[in-house]
Amino acid sequence: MTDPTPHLIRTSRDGDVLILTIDNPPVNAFSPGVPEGLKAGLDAAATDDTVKAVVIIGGGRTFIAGADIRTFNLPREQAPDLRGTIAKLDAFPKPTVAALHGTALGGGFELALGCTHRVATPDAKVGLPEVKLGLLPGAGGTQRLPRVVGVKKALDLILSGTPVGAAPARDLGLIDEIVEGDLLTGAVAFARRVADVRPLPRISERPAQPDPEAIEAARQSIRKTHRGQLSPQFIVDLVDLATRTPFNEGHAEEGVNFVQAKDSPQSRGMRHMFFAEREAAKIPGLDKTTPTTDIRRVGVIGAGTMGGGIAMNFLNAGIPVTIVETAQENLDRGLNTIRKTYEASAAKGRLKPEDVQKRLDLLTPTLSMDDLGDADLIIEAVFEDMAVKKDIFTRLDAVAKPGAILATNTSTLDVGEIAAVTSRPEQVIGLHFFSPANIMKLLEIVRTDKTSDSVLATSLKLSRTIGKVGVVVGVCNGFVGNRMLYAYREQASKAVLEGATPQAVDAAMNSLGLPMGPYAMSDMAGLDIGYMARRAAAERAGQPMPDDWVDRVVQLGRKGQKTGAGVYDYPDGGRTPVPSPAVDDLIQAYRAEKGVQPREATQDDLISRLTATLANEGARILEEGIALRASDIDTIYTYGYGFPAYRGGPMHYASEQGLTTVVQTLERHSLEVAPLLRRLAQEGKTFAQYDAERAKSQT
Ligand code: T1G
Repeated sequence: MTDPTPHLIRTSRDGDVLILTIDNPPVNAFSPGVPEGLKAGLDAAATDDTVKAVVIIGGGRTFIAGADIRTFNLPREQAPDLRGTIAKLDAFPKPTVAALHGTALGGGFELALGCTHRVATPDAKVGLPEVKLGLLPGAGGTQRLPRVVGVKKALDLILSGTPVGAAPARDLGLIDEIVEGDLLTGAVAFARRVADVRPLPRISERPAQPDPEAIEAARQSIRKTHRGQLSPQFIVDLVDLATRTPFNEGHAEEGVNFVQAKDSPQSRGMRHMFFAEREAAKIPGLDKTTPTTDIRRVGVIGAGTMGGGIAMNFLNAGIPVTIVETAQENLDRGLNTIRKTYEASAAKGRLKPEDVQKRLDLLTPTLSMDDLGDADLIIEAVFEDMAVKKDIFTRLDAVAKPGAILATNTSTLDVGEIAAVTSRPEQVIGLHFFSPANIMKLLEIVRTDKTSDSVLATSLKLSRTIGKVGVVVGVCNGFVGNRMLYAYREQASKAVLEGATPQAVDAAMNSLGLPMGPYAMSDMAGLDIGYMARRAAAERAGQPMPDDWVDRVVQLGRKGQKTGAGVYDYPDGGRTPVPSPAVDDLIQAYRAEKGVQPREATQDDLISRLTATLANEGARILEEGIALRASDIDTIYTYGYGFPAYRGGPMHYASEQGLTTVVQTLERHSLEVAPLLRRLAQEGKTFAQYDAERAKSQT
């Protein structure tokens, strides 16, 4: 009986060379229909004496960019048979040449390693990025790669997941030839040249040299580089196994470990994040053909920490920047910081000295906003005060050219209110960068009800140009990220009032995988920042300043690392937080004053309480339409607030816990449950299902 799955393989001949072309746009993922087509082609060629060799090539923009990630939830019998296809290649009696262009990644590169030969275009990239999905190369990569590049290099490539270019890959022995000119022509010529090579050079038949030092070093390093993650441990074990067992034994073990990793919550979380990041770029109602503005020159107002970091993003992308300050001293300090940051990167070999100068040459300092008249985009990054910002936008409106985009880097204030002081509110948008702005990947793109589609589309496109993950949000106090942070901090503070210590709260979130808990993070950012934001919010609401124990810490002049003391002490100006007896006393006095009998909270209690709080506030944000999708919130929290990707972000994590359990946790702490969260829990649904329903209702 013939297989009904439509084959995604085009078969053609060039004389005695059979060509199998994968035709599965956009990235030739190894989807159902690909293995069937490849196997059928190989079976036919195996017994056809007129075929001397086979070339496998990708149609469109790339070779196979990996297994189809969307198929990982399929039952085994329905999953595309990548390992079986490669086994057939490994047993094929004639030369097979993988012709690589674009990005040959994961299962795509493993298939190429299953061929006898590989050729590539000069700009091709090859790699095994599975670890970024909480997985491991599950189709022979952990067994074949060390047989070609050695244990140490194999571990580097697989644990980093970073692809390498064609030239370094050739130097490593992974690519046999780089083809200048037409790839297919070059590949067929190469195949003809090796048609009679025997024995066939199968990688699986090569030995892998043991390297116990490299294995041990990797075991040590993944404790830091991949803290709490499952698949890196499998990877080190399997590469080690490759040096101690015949290919088939290691390959079998790899298959077992792959399924364990695939079915783990960690990989589910990281796969969710893969698609969440891509979904964030799709805005319902914003057509792909919406005209955008070419951003050829940028203005930045403010050369402080944020302004300087923001400017560097554009300099890095080759876009000239005019940076404005009010006083020469501030301007000089800002320029100096930018220069020093670049020089530090050069010293670490991350930047060539000539590239440092090239970037600095694109930077024009000035004390006059009039010099922003030719900028296509102007980003204000000054002190977080509404009156100051309104004054700047009023003046900006007078100097900026027609069509220029006016953006504010405010992290809390009403962008609509700022826009209203201009004659062009449709040109105003919030571009909320995260500190350090030249490093952090997240960009909250804050649209008002007046922001034009073109300004929105331009901002999304620009976020990709400067290497950011842009997520569109609406206007409210703190937008998405900070608003959830306020709720999270408020609950953390309540947990301390009820008996937990700040270090226990931080340790709990650390154990969940966050690099820092709420108190170490506040001390690093500056306790006074949160204090002033709370005070400003209370004033705006006409409410008295909340009297939280953290506020009393600030009132003692303890502002965090910058004052050597905050919630923790930082002896000798260091950055290592040390529990503070003074703060401990303050908390005990505060509890006594509030009549609270302290009681212990377990680590699990603290984790469930704080993550439930995040999901609850996230649900409110969805109800109000401030965020478009729950997965957007996950993207924001993972790229902006250190929530581990292997937990999938706070909304995905809550769904993994079960929303009914989350509701129970909130009720246990007398927290008001968001109606959306309660509904989804009652219906036994997840936030992913909510996103899917919402997307459907918007089409
Ligand atoms: N499976 C399914 N869909 C994929 C996909 C994949 N592997 N790669 C990309 N897409 C979709 C993506 O969601 C988007 O869809 C569209 O293609 C364009 O992608 C056994 C198990 C190749 C560098 O990890 O890194 O093999 O949003 O927007 O910026 O060992 O995609 O348009 O609907 O990202 O030009 C290993 C993942 C898999 C590579 C192109 N492979 N992909 O980047 O386009 S695991 C990977 C990428 C594996 C084996 C294991 C990038 C790209 P939509 P895009 P791009």
